[in-house]
Amino acid sequence: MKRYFLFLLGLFLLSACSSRQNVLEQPLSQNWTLTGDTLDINLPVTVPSVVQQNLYDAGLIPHPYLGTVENDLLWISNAHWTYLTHFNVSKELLEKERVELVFEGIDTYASVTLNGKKLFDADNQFRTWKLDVKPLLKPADNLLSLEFPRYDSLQRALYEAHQPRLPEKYAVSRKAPYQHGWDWAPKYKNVGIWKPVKLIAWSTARLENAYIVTNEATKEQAKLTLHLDVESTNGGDLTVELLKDGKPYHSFPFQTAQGNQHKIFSFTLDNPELWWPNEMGEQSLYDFEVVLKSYDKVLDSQKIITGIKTVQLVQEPDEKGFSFYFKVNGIPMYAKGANYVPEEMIETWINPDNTYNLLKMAQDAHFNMLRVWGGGIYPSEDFFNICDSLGILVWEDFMYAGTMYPYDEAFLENAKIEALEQVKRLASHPSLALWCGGNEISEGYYNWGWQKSLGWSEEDDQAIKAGYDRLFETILPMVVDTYDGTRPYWPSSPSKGWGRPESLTQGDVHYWGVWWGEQPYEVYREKVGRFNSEYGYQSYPDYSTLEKIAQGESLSKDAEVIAAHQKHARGTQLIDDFIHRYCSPSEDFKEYVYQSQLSQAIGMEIAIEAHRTAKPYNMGTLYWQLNDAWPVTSWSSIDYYGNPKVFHEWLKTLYAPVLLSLDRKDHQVFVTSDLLRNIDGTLTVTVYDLEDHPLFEQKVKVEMSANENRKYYVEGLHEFLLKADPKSIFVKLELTEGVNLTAERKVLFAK
Ligand code: BMA
Repeated sequence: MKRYFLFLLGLFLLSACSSRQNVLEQPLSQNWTLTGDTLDINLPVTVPSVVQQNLYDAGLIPHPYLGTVENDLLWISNAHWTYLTHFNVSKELLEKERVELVFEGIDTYASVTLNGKKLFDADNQFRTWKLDVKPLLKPADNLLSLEFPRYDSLQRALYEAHQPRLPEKYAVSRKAPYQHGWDWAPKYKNVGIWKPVKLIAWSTARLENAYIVTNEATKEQAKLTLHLDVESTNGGDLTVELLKDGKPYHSFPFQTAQGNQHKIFSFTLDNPELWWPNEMGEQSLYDFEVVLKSYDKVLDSQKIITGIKTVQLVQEPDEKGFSFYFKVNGIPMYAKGANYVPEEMIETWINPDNTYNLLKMAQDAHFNMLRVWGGGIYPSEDFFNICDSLGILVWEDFMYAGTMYPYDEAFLENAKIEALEQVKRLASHPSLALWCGGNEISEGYYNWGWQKSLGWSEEDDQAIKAGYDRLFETILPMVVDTYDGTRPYWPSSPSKGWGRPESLTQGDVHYWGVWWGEQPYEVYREKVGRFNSEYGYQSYPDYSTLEKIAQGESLSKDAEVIAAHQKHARGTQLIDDFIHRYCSPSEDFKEYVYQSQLSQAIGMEIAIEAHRTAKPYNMGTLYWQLNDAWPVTSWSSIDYYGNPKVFHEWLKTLYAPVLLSLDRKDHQVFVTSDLLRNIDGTLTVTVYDLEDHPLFEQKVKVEMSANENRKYYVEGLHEFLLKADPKSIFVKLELTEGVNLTAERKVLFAK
C-alpha cells in the first residue's frame, strides 16, 4: 500500500514537474544600461523603465511634478536613448522548440536588435511585441538592445508627411495623447520599455490567452464562453480542462493546426452567484483554471478569475429620442461616477496601492462606474482587479482622443492588433461594461471646424471621414464582437456635440456649455441628456498640495508656480469669475483656494441634482474628472496626492442611493431612489432659521418601488418659502423608514 502510494506520488511529482517544464519563463528585467546622446551617462536600470523616471532616480533631473521645471525637461523626448542588456540562457530553455522574446510594452518608437540581428521596429505603445528568437540565442552573453530615436523629430516628420493635414501631431503615433500636453497635463512624453520583457520557451503547444465571458445569466443558470489562444508547433489533438475552485469542471477536446488558433468553448454553470455593481449586490468572483494537455501530458495552464454578469446598453426609441442606459443582470442601473485619467505623468510610477486608495474613495462616494478616458493609457490588470473587487463598472475608451487619425493600411492593422490584444486582456473582468471608440472625435469632426482650419478639400474630407468609419465603425466593433461578443460597443463619446439639440435626446453628452461656454451653473438644469458622460468645473487642489509644488516659494494667485500648474488658457480667470458669483473672493490665498473648491462643489451639486432627478429620462452622470496625473489645478474631485476636494465630500450625499432634492421653482420634493427595494417611509421637511430654530415642518408619507424617482407635494411649503427671506433660512429634508434615517439633505438659498 505504502509503495503504491509512493509510486502515485512519484507519478504526480513527475507530471507536476513536466507541467512546470513545458513552458519556461525568464524575465529580462535586470542588468540593463541606459545611455543617451545628450547626457554623458551609462545608467544601470531595471525594466520596466522610462527614461524620465531613471534620470530622476539618478538625481540627474529635478522632480518633474514640482516647481516650474517643465520646460527644462522637454529635451528628454527629443534625445536619442539606448537600452542594452546582456543575458544568459539555460540549457533547458534553449532545448525547447520555441523560445519567444516578449515585450509587454515599448513606449513608443524603438528599433530592437538581438545579438547584432535587427528584430523589428516598435511603433505602438499599446501593444505587445513577440517573436521566436531561438535561432539567435546562445547560452551565454546574449546582447539585446533597443534604440529609441528622437521621438519629437520622428513624430514631426511623420505628421508633416501625412496628407491631408491631421488636426493633432500626436494622431500619427500610437502613444498616450495626454503626454503631448493637455488642459491638465504637461508635455512629458515618456520614453522607454514601460512594461516587462521576458523569454517564454515551450514545446508542442502553449496557451497564449485564456478568458471567460458571460453570455447569459439568471439565478438558475449562466451560459459562459471560454476563449483560448493556443499556439502549437505542429498541430494535433489537444484537450483543455477547465477547473473550478481547483476541481475538474469541464473538459474540451479539440484539434489544432500549426501556429496560432483562437478557440471558443461554451459551458454552463448552475445557480451562479452573480457579480453586481457597488450597492446593487455582492461582487462574487469565480476561480477557474484552464489546463492544456496533450493526452495526459500537461503543456500549460492559466488561472482565470472572473465574475458572472451580463451587461446591455439599452437604446430604445421613445417620444423624445432614444434611451441610453445600462442593464446589469437584467436590471436598469443609474450610472454614477466620473472620468478617470492616468494616475501619473510618469507611467512607471503608477502603483496599485495608490490606485486602490483612489478607487476606494470613489466607492465610498457611491460610485458604480468610471469612464476610462480615451486620451490616456489602457489601465493595468491591477486597476481592473480593484474595480472587480469594489463593484465599479468600467466604460473603457479605446485610446483615441480629439483628432482625426491616419487611415493607411499599416496604421489600421496596427490599431487592430492593439484592439484585439486589449479586448482579450480585459474580457474576463466583470467590471468591464463597454468598449467605446474614443473621446470627442466625431464631435470634433462635425463641430470644431477642422475642414476649414486645416484647408481640407472635398476629397480630403471624404477620405478622412472614410478612414474614421473604417476604424471606429468597422474594425473596432468587429474586434469587440469577435473576441468578446458580450460587451456593447459605442463608437464615440459623446455621440453628438453639446451645441446640438440631439445631444440631449439620444446617446451620451459632454455638456461643456458651463466652463467652456462660460454659462452659469444653473444652465445645467436645462441641459440634461440621456447620459451625461462629461461635465465639470475647475478648482485648485488642496492647499497642502500647492505648498508641496511651491517648495518654499510664497504662494499667491499670480505666483509662477501656480501658473505652471494650470494648463487651461482661461482657467485662472474662469475659476475667479465663478468665485465672484457665489461669494466675495478672499484676499487670503488659502481661503481663496477653498472658495474655488466650494464654487466647484456648488456647480456640481446643481448638475448632479438635475441629472438624477430626471431619472429615468437621464440614466447616468459621470463628471469630469475623478483624479489628476500630477499636482495641478483641474476639474478633479480628488487631487494628485489623494486629498478629496469639497466636491468629493459632497458626493457622499449627492451620489447616495437615495437623493432628496427640492425643486427650486415649485418647492416640491424629489425622492430619487437607486435602491433595489421598495421604500416605505416618511419625508420630513423642516425650514430653519440660521440659528437652527424650526419655522415650518410638514411630513409626507413616501411609498416607492425599487429604482423609482418621484416628486412629492409638500403642503404649505411653497407658500411659506415664497414669503421667507432666502438669506435667513435653510431647508432640511429627511427620509426615515421606522427608526432608520434613509436619506438627508440640507438646502440653502442664499449665494
Ligand atoms: C473634455 C475631456 C478632456 C478635457 C476636458 C476639460 O472634453 O474630454 O479632453 O481635459 O474636456 O477641458
